[in-house]
Amino acid sequence: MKTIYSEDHKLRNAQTELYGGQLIPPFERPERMDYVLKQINATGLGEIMKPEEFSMEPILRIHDTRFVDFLQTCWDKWKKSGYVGEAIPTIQPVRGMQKRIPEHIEGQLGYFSLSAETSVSAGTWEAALASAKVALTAQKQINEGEYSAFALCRPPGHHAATDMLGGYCFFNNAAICAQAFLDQGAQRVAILDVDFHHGNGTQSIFYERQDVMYLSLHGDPQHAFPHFLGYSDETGQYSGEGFNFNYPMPPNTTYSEWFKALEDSCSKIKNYAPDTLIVSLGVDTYEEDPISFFKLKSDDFQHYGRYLATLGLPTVFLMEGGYAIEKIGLNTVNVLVGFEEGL
Ligand code: SP5
Ligand code: ZN
Repeated sequence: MKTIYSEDHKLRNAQTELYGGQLIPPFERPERMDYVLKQINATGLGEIMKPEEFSMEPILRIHDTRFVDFLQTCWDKWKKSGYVGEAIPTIQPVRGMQKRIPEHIEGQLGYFSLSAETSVSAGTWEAALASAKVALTAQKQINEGEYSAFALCRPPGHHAATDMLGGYCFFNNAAICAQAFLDQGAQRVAILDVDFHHGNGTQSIFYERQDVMYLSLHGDPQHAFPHFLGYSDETGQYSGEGFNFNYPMPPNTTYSEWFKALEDSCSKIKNYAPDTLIVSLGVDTYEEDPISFFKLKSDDFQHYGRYLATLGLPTVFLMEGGYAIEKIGLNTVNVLVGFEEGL
């Protein structure tokens, strides 16, 4: 399996994450990629290639122009306003307030953010753009005949909505990839999200559509980020009714329980009979992940990778979360190796 990777992810090197009332070094840090690359090379998974160039068009199929413009200019505006730290929102348009976009950067940052742990920093725009191009290159590989591809995206994407960043995400790489398949002739695409967190962004983008089925296995939002989406009664709306499936699971969920949810989600994917599968591959389900509460072990990742191959679908794997950084290479590549064994 080919991997698509851009060094430009390093341009996203925020120094702060708001966590438990403190500013700490972010969990989502550049070194994560070193461990994944190392394991790809150690296992001989396949060629590592650079992303191709793309216009903004496929990104603007998913994201609001005003959001994209904001992301491009946010850091400059923030610096010009005289702040010395990284850009962290302090007010957001919550219940009973207006939905207009203010002129001041402080107001804009709140408007276009869904959470405050994700600082906007120098280089964030460039890295997010490169990450989306990694996803688009993987999509192109499949369209040109590859059976599977691994988009080693960083920053991740599944929390990003049409016009909101957050949860370490800026562009929704999986959604951009799915839309590119549809725009190039696919009828149906399934997105299976195995990251520990619910992919609120991906769900909301496709919630009223039946051409993309979204299925997510994640920590129960009663207890886990993003807290305000990801419940099992969210099944889609209008034409999208019946095309969204959430599998929230409680603290300390073990692999055998998690795998039952995976089997159920895969039976739904089979019935849907998509042209392509996109896997939002986060490995923060690992037992040692510092911000998550599932109990998967490294071998479990290989087991479920093998199982995913039985769907018999062309598959794009896209990197999402995973913060036990010394093990994210092993856990991620185990999924990919398992998948290739299962073919
Ligand atoms: C892509 C991805 O995995 N994003 C995750 C973003 C999570 N950000 C908020 C983390 C809050 C963690 N609170 C957990 C407390 C554990 N003691
Ligand atoms: Zn996650």
